[in-house]
Amino acid sequence: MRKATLCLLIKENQGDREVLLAMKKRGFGVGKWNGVGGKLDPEKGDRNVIDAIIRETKEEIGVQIKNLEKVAVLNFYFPHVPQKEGWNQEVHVFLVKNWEGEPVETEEMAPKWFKESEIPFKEMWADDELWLSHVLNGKKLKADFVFNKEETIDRHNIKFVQEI
Ligand code: 6U4
Repeated sequence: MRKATLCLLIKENQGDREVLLAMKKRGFGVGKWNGVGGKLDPEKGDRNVIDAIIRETKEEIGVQIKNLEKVAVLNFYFPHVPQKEGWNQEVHVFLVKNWEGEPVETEEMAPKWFKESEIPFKEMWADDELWLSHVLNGKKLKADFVFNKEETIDRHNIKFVQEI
């Protein structure tokens, strides 16, 4: 499975938590709000998922990550898509509370802050509603999601873990 990354910037405002999502403007997941991230790319110098998330966050929203916390590994399966198209992926998810620079729009993504209570789940990948609130509330997890061609979920499994 190809490895990919997802980064959620978190801002705490007097007890009110906000999360940065970005509208994907092209490629996989176009038209959906999502965290920032992308494929691990050795040709761009990525040795591991940490390199990849730091590079993607800089490329996609112009932000330099200062500190990150790994919170989830999500396996996504698309049995109706030929394996060689590379849709199946193992996504490593990070929360980031410390960064440099203001998020800016780029060719790939348009970022926006959302209050935790106003996350636009209907305009996101169907799995997000099943795991995102848990990780925002401090849980760590491993999960599998099997999608069908309508991009809804046929089966899933979530396992909470102490360390990831
Ligand atoms: P290109 O367009 O080749 O530069 P790249 O940015 O490297 O692509 P891309 O966009 O294919 O990679 O990466 C997919 C992104 O979508 C990763 O951040 C992981 C994320 N992602 C994939 N499936 C997801 C899903 N079901 N739910 C979710 N994020 C998903 O929340």
